[in-house]
Amino acid sequence: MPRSWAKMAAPLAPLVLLLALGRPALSGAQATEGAAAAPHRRFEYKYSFKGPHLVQADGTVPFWVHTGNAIPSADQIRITTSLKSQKGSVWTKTKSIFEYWEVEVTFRVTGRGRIGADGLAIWFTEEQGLEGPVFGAADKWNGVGIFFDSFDNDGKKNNPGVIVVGNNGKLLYDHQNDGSTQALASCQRDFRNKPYPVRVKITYYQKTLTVLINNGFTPDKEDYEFCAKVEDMVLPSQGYFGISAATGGLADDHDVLSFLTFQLTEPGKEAPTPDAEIPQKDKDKYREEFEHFQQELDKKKEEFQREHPDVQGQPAADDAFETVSDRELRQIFEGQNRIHLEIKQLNRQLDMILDEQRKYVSAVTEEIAKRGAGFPGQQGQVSQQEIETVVKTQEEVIRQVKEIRSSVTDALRSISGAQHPGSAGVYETTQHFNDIKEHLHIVKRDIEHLVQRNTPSTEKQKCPELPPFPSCLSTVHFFIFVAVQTVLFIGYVMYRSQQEAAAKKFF
Ligand SMILES: [Ca+2]
Ligand SMILES: [Ca+2]
Repeated sequence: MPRSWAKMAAPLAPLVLLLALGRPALSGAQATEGAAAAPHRRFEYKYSFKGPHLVQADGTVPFWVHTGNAIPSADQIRITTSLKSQKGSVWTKTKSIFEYWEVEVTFRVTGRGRIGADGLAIWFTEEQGLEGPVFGAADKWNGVGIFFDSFDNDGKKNNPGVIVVGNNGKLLYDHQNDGSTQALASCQRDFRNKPYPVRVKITYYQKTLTVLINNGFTPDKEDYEFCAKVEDMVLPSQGYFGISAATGGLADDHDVLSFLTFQLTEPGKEAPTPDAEIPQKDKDKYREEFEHFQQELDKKKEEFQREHPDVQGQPAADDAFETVSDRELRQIFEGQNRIHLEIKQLNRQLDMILDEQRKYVSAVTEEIAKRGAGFPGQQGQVSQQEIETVVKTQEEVIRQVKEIRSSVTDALRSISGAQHPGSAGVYETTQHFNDIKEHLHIVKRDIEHLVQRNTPSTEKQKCPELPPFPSCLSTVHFFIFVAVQTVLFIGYVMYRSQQEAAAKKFF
């Protein structure tokens, strides 16, 4: 991965995405395993939030503080609504003291426009950045920010994108260039208007920061792809976790569904006990809150069972029926999954063809080498075998190319099949299919590239040296064939002109 955001060539990103499609996604464990043995991972509830009971009775989020336009509700925190010039953020109330950590954040960025703004940021900083100009949080932070930047301020067509920016508390964020001059790592991902929530896993372990992304195309929660990595990164030993967002002239809804924090401990080291860190007052408050909630829940359960004795044990009405838009979305995803599989198959077949080509090239090379050494007695026999091999290989290649063509046709049929749903999801559909079109275009380009790459290598095998083959198609045979073709063609032309003349006579 290139370290500089500016160096990311715009057309490269879909290719990376495409390659990632064809390969199994990288899991968090795999990504960190390279460094050393897997760390001990412990969930830290004090630095986490998650639905369905995210907010307390008084409108606050347990262990977290929210600022600006952020609105917590039962199952998510809307950091900004899709109105102009909104800012909001959520921060942990206390500093974490973990040496290493991992956060899993689930969010949605949705907007009606093809372009949105400004974006969302995930933070680990020495102080809370409660308010400021950097995606709704303070500038000159000490720590790291992972920015999901929707709007392309510098016009380099590399947004939406993900960028990692470290700061020692002195640097001013270069907003006009989308932070490209300050990026430690980055990747280009479109995280807006995705069918499923986008998931990001940020791991800081043994001084390496890794960002993995599940970009919301599948319901598979573990389908993470590698995005960025920063090695030898020194972060404050204690800090706050936060998430912030902002809108500008253009505006998206920025919704965070969950923020889960895990403490990572190197094998053999002991993690500090969590209970010692909670003040008694807070403990009492949360216990009270929990008991109150539990009582409410029990009461409501009893009420519901009294009122609906017949629905006990049956699925809720919401689960049994799906809305029109849900159905459309489901159809689109099924179509997309099929395309995904087709592309995977295409990839496999391309690999097979390459393999065949390689075999063919090496066989020809071997043959030429043998001839160079000179065994005139065996020439006829060997070349016969050789030609048979070549013909077989060619037939195989043709068969596989046909298979590819049919799988591409299938993929196209899936696309047109999925395009049927009504008008409500048309915008998203069009956007997804534009993406797919782009990816198919890249597949085409790759194939052309492969062909170009293969052509000179076979030419290098010096086909002109082959004429000494006595049983190869001879010049005489070739000319006879051409002559027969020509005679047939002239005969046909004469026949047609006679027919036409006869027709004219008839009129
Ligand atoms: Ca930007
Ligand atoms: Ca940009």
